[in-house]
Amino acid sequence: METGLNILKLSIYLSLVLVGSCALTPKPLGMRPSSCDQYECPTFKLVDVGNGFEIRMYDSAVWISTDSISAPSMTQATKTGFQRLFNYIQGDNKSKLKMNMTAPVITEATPGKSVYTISLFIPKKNQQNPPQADGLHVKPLKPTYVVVRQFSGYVSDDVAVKEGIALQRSLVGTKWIAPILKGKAKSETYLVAVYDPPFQTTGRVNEIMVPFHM
Ligand SMILES: *[C@@H]1O[C@H](CO)[C@@H](O)[C@H](O)[C@H]1NC(C)=O
Ligand SMILES: CC(=O)N[C@H]1CO[C@H](CO)[C@@H](O)[C@@H]1O
Repeated sequence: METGLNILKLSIYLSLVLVGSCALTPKPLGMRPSSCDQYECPTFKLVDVGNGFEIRMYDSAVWISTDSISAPSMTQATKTGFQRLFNYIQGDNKSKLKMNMTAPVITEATPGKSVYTISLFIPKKNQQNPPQADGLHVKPLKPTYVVVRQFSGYVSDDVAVKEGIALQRSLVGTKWIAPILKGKAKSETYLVAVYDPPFQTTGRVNEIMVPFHM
């Protein structure tokens, strides 16, 4: 009798746990940037999926980055930097080489500092031999781990801060908090990735990313 009751209790408990864990099974972030159908995007392996975040490992690739840009806001810096990178892929470079547009445009920011670096992924076709240009830096990056949070709409400085905080919160209590805190110890840098051009008003996808070492 006693045992039967306990088994009943146990099975109710287990079914609650199982139902509970099903309901909480995290899904991949799931907004595929429509810009990646039109423009080449950097490739990555999905390492883990959490509740509201993803861990990705980006494949090694060459990027083109601006010098650091001082600006009163992140959005202003992104505009200035993107114009420079856009000219670069349109042929304003030492080889007069035209390249295809890629996505996303990545802005690197550090809390409390008004200097930013803007970067674009170099198309696969040009990765072997990207042209140099004054004031821009060709940067080969090794495979890089990042933790990612997606959001839609237009990015503002306030939105980026808010999403950054939400990303940190989503990591609390996960196995990733320790490697991320350890791996980014040297810098507070985070990245804001914008996939869509400004004239695209709906279905916009942005990501906030924090790179870390394992
Ligand atoms: C741009 O991409 C298209 C389609 O992949 C390709 O045919 C074309 O050669 C590329 N243009 C340049 C300038 O690389
Ligand atoms: C910024 C930069 O390096 N621009 C160069 C790109 O290539 C053109 C054509 O060779 C040069 O005139 C620019 O100075």
